[in-house]
Amino acid sequence: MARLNDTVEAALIEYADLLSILTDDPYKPRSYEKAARAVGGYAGDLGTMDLKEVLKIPSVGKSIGEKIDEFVRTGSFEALEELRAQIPPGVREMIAIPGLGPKKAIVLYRELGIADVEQLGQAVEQGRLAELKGFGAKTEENIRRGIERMNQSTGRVLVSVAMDLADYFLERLGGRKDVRRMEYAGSLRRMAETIGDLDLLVASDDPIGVIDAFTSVGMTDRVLAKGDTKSSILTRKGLQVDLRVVPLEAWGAAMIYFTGSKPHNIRIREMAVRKGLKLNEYGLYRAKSGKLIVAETEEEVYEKLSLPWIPPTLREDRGEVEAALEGTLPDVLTRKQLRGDLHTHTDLTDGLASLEQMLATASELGYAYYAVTDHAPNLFMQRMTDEKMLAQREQLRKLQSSYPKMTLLHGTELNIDAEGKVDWDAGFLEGFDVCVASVHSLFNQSKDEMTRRIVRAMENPHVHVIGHPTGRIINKRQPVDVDLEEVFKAAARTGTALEVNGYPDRLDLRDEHILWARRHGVRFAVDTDSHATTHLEHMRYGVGNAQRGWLTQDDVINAWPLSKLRTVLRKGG
Ligand code: DGT
Ligand code: CA
Ligand code: CA
Ligand code: ZN
Repeated sequence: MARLNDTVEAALIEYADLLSILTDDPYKPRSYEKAARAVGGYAGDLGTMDLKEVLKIPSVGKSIGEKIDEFVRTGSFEALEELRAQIPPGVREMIAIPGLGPKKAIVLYRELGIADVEQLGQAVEQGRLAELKGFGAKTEENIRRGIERMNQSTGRVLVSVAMDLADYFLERLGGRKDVRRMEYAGSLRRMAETIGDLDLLVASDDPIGVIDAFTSVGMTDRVLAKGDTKSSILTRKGLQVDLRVVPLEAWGAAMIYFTGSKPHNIRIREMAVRKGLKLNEYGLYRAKSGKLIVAETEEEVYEKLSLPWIPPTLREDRGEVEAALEGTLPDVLTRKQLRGDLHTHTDLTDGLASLEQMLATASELGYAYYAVTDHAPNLFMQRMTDEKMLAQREQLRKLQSSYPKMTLLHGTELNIDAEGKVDWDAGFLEGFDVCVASVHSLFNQSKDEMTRRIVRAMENPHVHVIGHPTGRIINKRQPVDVDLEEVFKAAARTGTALEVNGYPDRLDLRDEHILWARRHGVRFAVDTDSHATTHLEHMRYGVGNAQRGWLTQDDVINAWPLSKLRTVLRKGG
C-alpha cells in the first residue's frame, strides 16, 4: 500500500524518536525528523533512486543518505536495529504522552521497567512514580491526565468542526468591551486538514475578566486550566480549546507564535538567533540588551527577520522560508479569485436542494459561472436516466435568463468503471459543458489496475476534471492504492484538471499531493462537491487546502475567466 518514501519516512522518524530517548543531543534527532519529512514529501520514488540521487533530497546529508540507501536495499538499516534492540516499542509510544517526553520515558523504563503506556497507567494508579527523582506530584498528575487524553481522544476533528467552534467563541467573546482583538490561531489558521485543539488569541488589558467569560460559556464541559493569561477548556464536543490573552502591543509576535507550525517557528527563531536577536510570543528582542524591537504586527516581525509576511497556510517548514528569502513565495490562490464552482449536485440525484435553490445561493457568492454536475446513471442508487439529464439541461438553459451575471454550465459527475470507461458514449457526452469523472466503486483494485483505470479516464477527451482523485474519507476510508506519479504525469499530458475537493471530510487531493502534482505542471479545479446550499461555503476549505499546496490563480482553472476556462473544456477539440 504505502509508498516506499512513506515507509522510509516512518523509519527515520522512529530512529529520531529512539535517538531522542537514548542521547542528550537535541540536534541529531531533529535533523533525522527533518530528513524524514523531506523524504515523505519528495516527488521522486526512492525505489528508483541511487545514493547519488538520494543525496539530492533537501535535508539529506551523507550519513542520512547512506541509511536511506541501506533501507532501500535491505528493508532496514543497522543503526536503527541497534537502537530498537535497546528500547521496547511501547517506550516509544510513551513519549507521545503530553507531559512526559523522551528523558522521563527512559528513566521510567530503566528504573521501574515500565515498557508501555498501559504499564505506566498502572504505575501511576499505584503511586509508584513517587519513588523516582524528578517525578513530583505535579508530573504524576500531568502524566495521568496525558494518558487520559491519549485514550479518550480518538483523534483529531475535521477542520469544519473546529471552524464552527471558533465562530462560536468569536461570537460570544469577540464583541466584549474588554476584548480589543480576537482571532483563532494554531492549525486552524493554517487550515490543516484536521485539528488537534483550537487555539484562540485575545488582546486585552483585562485578561482575568476575559478568561472568566471564556470558562463560563455554555459549551464548556470541564475547565482544564485557568491562569492569569491563559486557560484551557474541554468542550462538550470533545475538542479542547486553548485561550491566550496578550497585550495588544504584542499581538503580532503572539499570532506568529501561536499560529505555528512548530517547525516553522523553530526555523524563524533560528534566523533571529543568527541575527543576534531573540523571538518569542512577546516580541522580537536584541539578544544582548533584551531591548524590544517589534511585536505589534506579524508583518513587522517578519520584516525585521528580512522576510515578507508569510501566509499562515504556508507555515509548515516545507520550503516557505527559503522561498521567502529568495523572493519566490507563491502568490497563493484566494477565495476572491475563484470565479465558479465546477462540481455540485441537486436533488435530481443525492443533493438536498433543488436546482433553483442551488443557483440562487451560488449567485449570491458572486460567481461568474457555475456548473451543475449531478451523478450519471451507473451509480445505480441515483436512478439517473438520459431523459432526466436532458430535462435538467433544458430547465437550466431556461433559468439562465434569471442570472445575467452568472453563466450556467450543464455538467455531470461520471463514474469511472473498473477499466476506466465512463457512463455515456462520446455522442451523449458531447452535449455537456463540463464533465467531472470520479471513482465511486471497486476501491480495492490493485495499484496497477487502479492507475490504468484513472489514466484511461483522463485520456477520454470528454473528461475535464477527475473528482476527489484518491477517494479518501478522513478518519473513515483510506485513499485508493494508485501510482500518483503516473496519474500526475497523465493529468499534465492530457490537460485534465485534478480536483481539490473542498468537502471537509475529503480534502482530496490533499496538500502534499497537490505540491507533488504541481511540480508536474498539473492544473487543478477547486470545487465544493456541494450536496446542499450550505455546502457551497466549503469553498473556503478547498482554498485553504489549495494554498497549503502552494497553488496560485494560474494553476486553478476555475480561477480563470470563462473564455480561458473554455480552452480546457474544449479538450476534445
Ligand atoms: P494541533 O492543535 O495539533 O492541530 O496543531 P497546532 O499547530 O495548533 O499545535 P498546538 O495547539 O499544540 O500549538 C499551537 C501553536 O503554538 C503551534 O503551532 C506552535 C506554538 N507552540 C506550541 N507549543 C510550542 C513549543 O513548545 N515551542 C514552539 N516554538 N511553539 C509552540
Ligand atoms: Ca491547536
Ligand atoms: Ca493548543
Ligand atoms: Zn460529487
